[in-house]
Amino acid sequence: MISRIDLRGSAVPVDGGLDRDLLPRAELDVEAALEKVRPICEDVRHRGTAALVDYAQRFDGVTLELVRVPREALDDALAGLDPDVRAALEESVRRARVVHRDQRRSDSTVTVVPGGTVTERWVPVERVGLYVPGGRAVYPSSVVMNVVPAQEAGVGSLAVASPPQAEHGGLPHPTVLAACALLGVYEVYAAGGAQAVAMFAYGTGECPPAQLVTGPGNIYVAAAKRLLKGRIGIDSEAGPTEIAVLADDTADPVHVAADLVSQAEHDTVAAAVLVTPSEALADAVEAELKEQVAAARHRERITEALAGRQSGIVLVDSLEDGLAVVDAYAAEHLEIQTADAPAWASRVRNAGAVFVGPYAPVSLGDYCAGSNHVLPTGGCACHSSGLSVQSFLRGIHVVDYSREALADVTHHVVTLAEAEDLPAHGTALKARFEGFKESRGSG
Ligand code: HSO
Ligand code: ZN
Repeated sequence: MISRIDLRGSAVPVDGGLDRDLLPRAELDVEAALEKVRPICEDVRHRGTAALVDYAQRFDGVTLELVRVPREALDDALAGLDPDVRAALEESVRRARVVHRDQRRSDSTVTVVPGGTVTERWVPVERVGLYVPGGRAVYPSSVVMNVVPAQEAGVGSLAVASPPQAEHGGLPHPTVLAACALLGVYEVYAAGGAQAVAMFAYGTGECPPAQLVTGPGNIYVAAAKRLLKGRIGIDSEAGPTEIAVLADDTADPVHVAADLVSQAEHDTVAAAVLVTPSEALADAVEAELKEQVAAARHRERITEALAGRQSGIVLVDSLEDGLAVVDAYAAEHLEIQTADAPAWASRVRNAGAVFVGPYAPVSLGDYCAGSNHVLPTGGCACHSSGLSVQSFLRGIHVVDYSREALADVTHHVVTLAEAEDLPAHGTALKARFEGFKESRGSG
């Protein structure tokens, strides 16, 4: 059911130069989806709420008059929330707050020369739109993972969009609404897919435009983010979930299989990859997978995910080679289940998040580790980070120089400006000092 890729005996470059095509990974054709979402985004731009209402009818089968969810619906959802779910969400929020509060930055001023300072001011984005997927996925945990860092960053205006659900009277899923209310977010829209991203980008009569949109979504959400980026800031395109496990023969195959299955459960295109030098472990995990998948509620979805070309067991000669493989793969989630796991984990260069040892499964991070679960997918972990307080802040350099400090450096600026054939740049400095007006007069 899960394929094997045998890299033993082949030279695995340890400098990160491994051919990525050797590794299992899905091809997600966001480009193709662009043409589908372009007219939708244009329509929302021009017709606003009327367009959103039409798409709710067409894509979600619900009849709406307005898209904004009434306050009472949010209060009712929270009042109706199962007390155990509420307690678990509260714990998830509490832990996420501890971690994200620690990410806050304070402004810092550097004295470059006497009388010349550069201050870095951290300013939150003014208004943020958070997208929470619906459909097969009901992710109140994603509400937590988006809202908490935004709030800790000091974002003043937060709005959530989530697809309307026919079985819930055209509102987003009640657990999503309850999570919003629990976090104090009362501006929620029943809008899904590309049209929700367009709503945040352009604004509508009901929803003022936002400066940034974050949150996971399907391929159409990713395509709309790609199309509208620039008009609106985006976090990432967030593709299907991925788990990679680097394990040796000290790993428990039951744990490894359970963790692979846990992420395969998300989607038929989710990726589950085991990288190991131990053939015995590979065999044992494969046997375990058969048993665990057969007993799983979502076995069909999981089976398809594990059998897909994006999943596989990669056999390597050594853990050292395994490390090179997982670094080249740059997984959204990477588990290290080896002897001396912290030492191996400390050497990982590319991963959205690393889970160390036998008691840190990815599912813990999905809900209650305190870490964020909105992470770079599709290999983007080699250049991007997961969602954090930083995602919602902008650093602004504030430059303050005295007359003397400017005078001191003027000749260097003039020289560089001349070297770039931009003499007016130099003149802007010279104009501030004695002799400029006279020299111009004699000119
Ligand atoms: N593993 C997903 C997040 C999630 N899991 C939400 C369960 N609910 C992407 O990191
Ligand atoms: Zn998950």
